[in-house]
Amino acid sequence: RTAPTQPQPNQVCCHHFGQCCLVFCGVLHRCQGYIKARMKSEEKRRTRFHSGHVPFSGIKTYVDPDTYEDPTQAVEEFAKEIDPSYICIERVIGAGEFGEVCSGRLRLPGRMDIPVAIKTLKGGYSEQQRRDFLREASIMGQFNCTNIIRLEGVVTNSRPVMIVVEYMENGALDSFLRTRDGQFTVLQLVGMLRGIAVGMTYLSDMGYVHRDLAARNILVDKSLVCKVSDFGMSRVLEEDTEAAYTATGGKIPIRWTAPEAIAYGKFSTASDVWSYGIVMWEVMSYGERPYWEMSNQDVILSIEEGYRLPAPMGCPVTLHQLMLHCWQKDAGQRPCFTDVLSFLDKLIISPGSLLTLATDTQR
Ligand code: ACK
Repeated sequence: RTAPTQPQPNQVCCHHFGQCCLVFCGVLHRCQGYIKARMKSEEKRRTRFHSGHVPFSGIKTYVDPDTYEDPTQAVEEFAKEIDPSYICIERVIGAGEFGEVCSGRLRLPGRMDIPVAIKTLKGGYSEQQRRDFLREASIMGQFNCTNIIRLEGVVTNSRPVMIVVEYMENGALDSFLRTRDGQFTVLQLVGMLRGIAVGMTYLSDMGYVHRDLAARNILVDKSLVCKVSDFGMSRVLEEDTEAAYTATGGKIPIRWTAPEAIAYGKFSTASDVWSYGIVMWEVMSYGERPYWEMSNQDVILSIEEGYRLPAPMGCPVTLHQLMLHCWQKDAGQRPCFTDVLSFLDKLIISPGSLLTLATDTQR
């Protein structure tokens, strides 16, 4: 820059004042730019993975572990490291893509021991598999709700790598209902649905989109409390045997997924609400397969043509109406989880509203 010409004494002030003003305005402008950029990036960070969800101020929002440069940092931040000597593995209860799922007990010093489920990462894994495995823990560790599976902690400093969660005596909801066909009252079934709606309301308030809400991903405890589980989106969909590849290359559980999510990957809380409607149908039909043996392609075409699942046998008409509401083509017309929850609460408070069955009205 060229130096300013020597000013006259009475001009000094003015000149300097002008310069100061310019510098100040420049700094102010840059500051505002900086603040705006910060706000923008914060906004981006919050919404990038939330499919347009605008979180309420003051309410904790979900942080996607993928936004961490080093994903192990996310695990450290959101999951407690457990000393493996506190874990007592008792038996194998299932198999996941990454290794066995076991039941056992967690004996933390100075605390009563509690039953837990332990997911293990089998040996010979790649660094990517380890990250994918632990990703679920860093998501689950951010939630604190009675209707979301509780993370007790992780073992990452020794082998095998483990994720320890609360134990759910009755296992997955779909198989549980299939083995107990017709054994519950409508009110008990609505109680289960209410629990799932509480969990989903919590997740949507946190800005988390589940993408794979289905009865197989709900666990049931000994008191019939239902809890949402299986977090991790892409990994979960890889593992989900129901997930099929779409024309656009995504892996999606077609029967549970909203049409806009299948067609152009628009996953949102509203698409979770569609899946919730399918879970309602699964629960009211005691674990029947949605759309029975129809092929995925036929399901997509039928939905496009306006076909919707009919009410299961013995299903109150009000519940089927709620399902149909969740399955509106226009995502904006679907209820939000708070609406679903208050609707179910009203039914529970006045159970007389559950007496008219959908089959009665058809007749
Ligand atoms: O239907 P299930 O008994 O419930 O079979 C599957 C199996 O492990 C493989 O995922 C069961 N499972 C998973 N997490 C838990 C848990 N927290 N408590 C009890 N069982 C669980 C699931």
